[in-house]
Amino acid sequence: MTAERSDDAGERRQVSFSAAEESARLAALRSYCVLDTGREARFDDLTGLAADICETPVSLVSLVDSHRLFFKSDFFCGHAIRQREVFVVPDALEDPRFAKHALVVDPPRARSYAGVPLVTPQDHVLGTLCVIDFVPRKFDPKQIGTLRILARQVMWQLDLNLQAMRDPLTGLYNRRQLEESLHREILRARRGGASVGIMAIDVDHFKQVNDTLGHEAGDCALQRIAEELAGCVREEDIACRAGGEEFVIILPGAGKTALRSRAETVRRKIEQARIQAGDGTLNLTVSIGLASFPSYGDVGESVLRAADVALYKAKAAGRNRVAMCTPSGARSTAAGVA
Ligand code: GH3
Ligand code: MG
Ligand code: MG
Repeated sequence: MTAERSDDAGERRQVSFSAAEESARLAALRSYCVLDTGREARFDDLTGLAADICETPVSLVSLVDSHRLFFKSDFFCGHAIRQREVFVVPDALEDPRFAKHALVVDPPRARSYAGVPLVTPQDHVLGTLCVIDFVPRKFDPKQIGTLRILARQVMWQLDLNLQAMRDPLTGLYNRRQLEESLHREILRARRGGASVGIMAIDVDHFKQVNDTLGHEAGDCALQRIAEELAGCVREEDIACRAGGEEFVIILPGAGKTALRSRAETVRRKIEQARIQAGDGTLNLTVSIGLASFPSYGDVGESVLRAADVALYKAKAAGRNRVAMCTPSGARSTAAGVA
């Protein structure tokens, strides 16, 4: 993949962009969980200010995903994220890169553009804060300077989102995000007639780790287990710390067979890992309870409860094993809770 870049002297040169870099960038973008979310006033305030200051009819936060039509990488924002610097197009019709682009020639007939990349602390570019006009125009240095400041504010808001979603010890999604993600995935699955698998994972005899090695070593072991779990998930899966030494993985689209085999992989991986805790390493195991939407519940709460019932079954059967919820199990918990 290559991209053009204008340097200060206005001279254009080619910049290489590897597939690995793009895939790391997309992973960073997805970790912020802002794709497919609704409008938010705090971002509207910042884009509103950008439009006022640059005197343009359009301003937006564009997050450049791999497959979205409007921001496909051959258009303005794709160039802005590759050059990692402010990207300005005073007149798209005069620029051979964009003059024949459908969005320039046909409605909305975008004619001029200024975009500032949104760069994460890890140096991934998620997208841009940009302004667009339907007439050719120049942007003065003061306007560009303010656009840069507003882009930093957008990035801070995105980082605040991220911190509110993550468990500080392990970096996995927290309980609140688990509930929100499960709700969202079930709504999506219901629309598409798909399933959502849930793994409820609990570390076996974890209290002994604290009792013998101390709480700090226990924390360290939890971090290592979380890393192992994060290494087992696919891009679309959502790994969460539900609380204490309990974890949940949401697997959108996973039916019973896939769920069971993925859970067995997770169980084996933890069993085989040398878990660092304090000065030494230990062997730990996990028990895993499985349930899925729609078989074992029609809302997130009931599927989670069904997975917990299965987890108790796995514990009772001797630990270090995987158990699937049975319909009677799901019913008995529901009755127990009621
Ligand atoms: P079981 O196989 O039945 O799950 O046994 P267990 O010892 O894992 O279960 P129990 O629920 O009795 O103990 C869980 C322990 O996890 C107790 C608590 O001290 C420990 N724990 C929970 N949260 C944390 C944490 O954030 N850090 C540390 N170090 N320990 C934690
Ligand atoms: Mg527990
Ligand atoms: Mg436990």
